[in-house]
Amino acid sequence: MATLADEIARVLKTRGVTRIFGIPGGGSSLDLIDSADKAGIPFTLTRTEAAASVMAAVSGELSGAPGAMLVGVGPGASSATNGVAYASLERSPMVLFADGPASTMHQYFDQQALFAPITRGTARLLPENGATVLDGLLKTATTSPEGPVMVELTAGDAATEAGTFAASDDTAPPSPADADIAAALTMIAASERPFVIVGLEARRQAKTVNAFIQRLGAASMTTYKASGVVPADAPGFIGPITGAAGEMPILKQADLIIGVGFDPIEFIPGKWPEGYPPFLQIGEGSPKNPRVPFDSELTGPLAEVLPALGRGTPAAGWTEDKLAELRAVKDAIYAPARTGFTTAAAVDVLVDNLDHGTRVCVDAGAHMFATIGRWPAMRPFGILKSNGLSSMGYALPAAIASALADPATPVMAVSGDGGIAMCIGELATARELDLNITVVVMNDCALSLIDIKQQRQQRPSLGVRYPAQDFAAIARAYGWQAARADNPAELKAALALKGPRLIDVRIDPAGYGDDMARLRG
Ligand SMILES: Cc1ncc(C[n+]2csc(CCOP(=O)(O)OP(=O)(O)O)c2C)c(N)n1
Ligand SMILES: [Mg+2]
Repeated sequence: MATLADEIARVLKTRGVTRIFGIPGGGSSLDLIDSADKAGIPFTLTRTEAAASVMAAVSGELSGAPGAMLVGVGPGASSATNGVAYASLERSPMVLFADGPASTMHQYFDQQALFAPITRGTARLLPENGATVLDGLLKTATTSPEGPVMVELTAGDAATEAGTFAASDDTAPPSPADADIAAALTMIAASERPFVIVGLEARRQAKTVNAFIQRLGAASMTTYKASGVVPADAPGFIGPITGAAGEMPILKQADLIIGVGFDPIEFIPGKWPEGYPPFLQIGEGSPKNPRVPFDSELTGPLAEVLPALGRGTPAAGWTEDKLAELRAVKDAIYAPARTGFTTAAAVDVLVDNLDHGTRVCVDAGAHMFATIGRWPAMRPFGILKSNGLSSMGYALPAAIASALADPATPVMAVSGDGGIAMCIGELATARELDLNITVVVMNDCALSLIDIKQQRQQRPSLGVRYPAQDFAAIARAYGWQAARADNPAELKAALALKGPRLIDVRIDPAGYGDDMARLRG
């Protein structure tokens, strides 16, 4: 007899799921773990559901197949919201299995209602058609705009014989209208200085996107999540873009801005300046977002649309001098105003001593500016960053997911002290899985991104600073190699450690206020 749990495992296998993360509850979680294991899908126990949810989301993002996680009823489910919210805003295909509901009393709340705003769909899986419903939801999760789905399953139903299964068809996304292509061609033909903003949808289409940029002779910048889609040393590449005031003088030099797979969810809040060049958006269909006004939109698969666009000769407006001017604006944003042991100085040691093919997972905080601004990403997914939800506690779980999904690519997590403390128990997970990860903590004894905002508002220093935590000692207790670095030479020496390794870098945060002012005004 095939139970519903067996059928679910079969559907997961068929849809390309390779691992389930999570913390089991005592209900259907146990059936799922068994059935998945029999189907060749291992279960990975994490220390928090929030970290498991980031791991599932990042696994989905890297592979294109759904990431998967399971949790117990009630608190297990509510603890999993962070990575699911990330997956929803940042296009990660994943599925969350929650136990229950077993009753309407102890630990009960409406789990589907909790997840409805941050998923593409929810359901309770029942024996008669649960596998079919799940298959349909997984199709939704992996169809652009990709995202998370959530299902509930009781232990009783999981162990019951399953009804017949009907697979859902995968439908191809619609092609763009000829008139839209013609309009885009006209805009491109008239442009002397086209500027491409490369966004997250472009991560699986790097070849096509780079060919398009070269055919146009365009200058380009990448959003945080698209870092590496255009290699750092490509002609016309300027650097990362966040939508901040300091970057706007760069865009002003263009006469046409082209978003390629760009989703404005990645831009920081702000008002689009008046009188800026027209914006042509080419993508697979972004959720509505008023942040950036698109003057013209061309919607369809990038692999199909971009090759149809180009011009006979590259645009003549971007001379080497002009491009050097744009790069100078970017360089000025990310050059540290201070000479001490800043995050920028620490990142330079990493840039000088590590392979640039290393995948860098960056947390949310003041340390992210110099880290992303100075790291030369060379390949798609070269930087993993939560940049729609912009969540802390992300970098280490993301690095774990990367090391599992793509062991050949070296991986480093760069986190603030606040962010690493939110997921510190995952050092144990990484150790148990024997993953060779580098963790760099930019330790400044503060929630600096909030601290600098508090200082700018001339408020008293309350609620943002705390005594130093010795992260090297904590890491050693988890069986990691670890060192503390108070200056560039100590950081360089610490990089001789074999992994998994954590370096507690005691940086000087005093320049962060200036860093943010140069970027965001
Ligand atoms: C889960 C979560 N909680 C709160 C925030 C708001 N937030 C953004 S950055 C930040 C401070 C980060 O501190 P730390 O990790 O030490 O990095 P630093 O800014 O000091 O470099 C906070 C509280 C967030 N983005 N995510
Ligand atoms: Mg900090």
